[in-house]
Amino acid sequence: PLVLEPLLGRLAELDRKHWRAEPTFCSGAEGEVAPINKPHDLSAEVGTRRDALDFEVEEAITRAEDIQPGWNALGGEKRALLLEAAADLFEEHTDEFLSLCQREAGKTLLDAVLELREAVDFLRFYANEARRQFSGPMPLPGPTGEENRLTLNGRGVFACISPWNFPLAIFIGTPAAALAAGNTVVAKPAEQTPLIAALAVRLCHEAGIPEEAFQLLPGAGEVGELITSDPRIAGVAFTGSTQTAQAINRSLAARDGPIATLIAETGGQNAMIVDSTALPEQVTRDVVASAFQSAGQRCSALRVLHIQEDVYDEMLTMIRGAFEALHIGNPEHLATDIGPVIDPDAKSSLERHVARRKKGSSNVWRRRLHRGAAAGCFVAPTIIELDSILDLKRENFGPILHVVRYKASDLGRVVEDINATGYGLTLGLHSRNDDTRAFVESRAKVGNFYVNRNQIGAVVESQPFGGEGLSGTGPKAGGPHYVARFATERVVCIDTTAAGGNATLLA
Ligand code: UN1
Repeated sequence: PLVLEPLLGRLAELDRKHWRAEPTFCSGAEGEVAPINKPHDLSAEVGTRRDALDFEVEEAITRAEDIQPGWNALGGEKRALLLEAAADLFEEHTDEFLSLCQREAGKTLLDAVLELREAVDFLRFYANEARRQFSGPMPLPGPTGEENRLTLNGRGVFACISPWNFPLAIFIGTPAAALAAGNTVVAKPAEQTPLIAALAVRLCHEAGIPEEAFQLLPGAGEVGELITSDPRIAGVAFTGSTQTAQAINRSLAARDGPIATLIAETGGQNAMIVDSTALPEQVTRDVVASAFQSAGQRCSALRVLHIQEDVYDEMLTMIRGAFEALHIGNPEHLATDIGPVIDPDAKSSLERHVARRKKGSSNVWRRRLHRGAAAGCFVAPTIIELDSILDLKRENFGPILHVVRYKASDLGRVVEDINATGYGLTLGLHSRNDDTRAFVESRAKVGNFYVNRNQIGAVVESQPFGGEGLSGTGPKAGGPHYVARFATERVVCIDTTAAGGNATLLA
């Protein structure tokens, strides 16, 4: 259990700790070292990142390839035990993880706690999947005199490339699945959040996962490109922007070698529909959480709220009231609801979007920022009125909510417009009308559909997560089909008749 007072004391102490991220097998060579600063206070250094050099990437893949058959041969049960031992160690290191989530990624304490919870859930869930699907052959039917069975094995070396917005949960989630399936892993964390990744990898090694089987390769996009262009990489699990996923897809296609698997979880243009039967207080709470929690930096976050015109003014007034009450500030302070965005680039791209909309004469409401906000990457939470979701050309990854008014008779067109964005990640609906729910559910092309609740915070196993179209390839993370996608299937067919000769063909 988290006891708050002593925890805050320990977090204050950890604020003095300086961290380092470097490649798992770091050569003596001098690589480029970059500082990692707090997003909410760019003058405060949390640690440093030493990027993987080209030859270190090359050697990492060689090591991972050499050990992969042995790791695969361990079998599902032994791999499960190692992943579970890692989960235990993660829980023992709660303070350090919470501290790093706050300092390196600018997360509030609530988001940090949820992040660690999800990381541990992923480790335990995929461990169980290893046990369930990788503990021996699955018998297949066949005629007398023939034995058929199917086994799942690792594909080889998987590259796992993860985003800064879930620097622990997603960073560890995809490698855990890849390892569960019998692959070895080279993992490149986001360039903004390598420190928490380095701690996660170190604890996995302490838990008994061989260093060669799970290696950290810090760096920016070039390191990622180097990894994915190597023909020895059997598959890539990527979470991040749609554009980067498309670039990885092209790079895999251009390689001269085996055809690689790509598992991508990308962006969204997530909408919520609110009709006149919805309960206003509940809508208000869920809209604010979906759009602004984590400073809107979730791929599941609500971007465009469609409100039926009969209740539009009333709903918008209530949402704006709750929005005015949000506490924006230092994520290390307990009272803060909304912290910074990740870095100066994110801030300026969000600011450009708001400026364009203001110029285009949309109605725009913005919160005022706190004193001292200029020291960090704060973006004032913003609400922007739009005519249509199709006015947006790209995902705005931050605390910006767009609102659109619709007529009850236009519900079909609203769903068509949402589908026409090409994204298909989350969709929210607030309605007490079952026919409306059934209609939207049957037409909307989305991965996760949430009714009368918020649309973020998918829970491992209960709400497997992932989208379609521009939002990703599937299968859903934390779901029953995820781990199998990291594996290759082998069918063994044995003639068991004494005489030899194929019973089936001769019959
Ligand atoms: C992401 O933001 O990259 O449901 C995906 C949620 C999270 C989203 C993770 N599982 O809010």
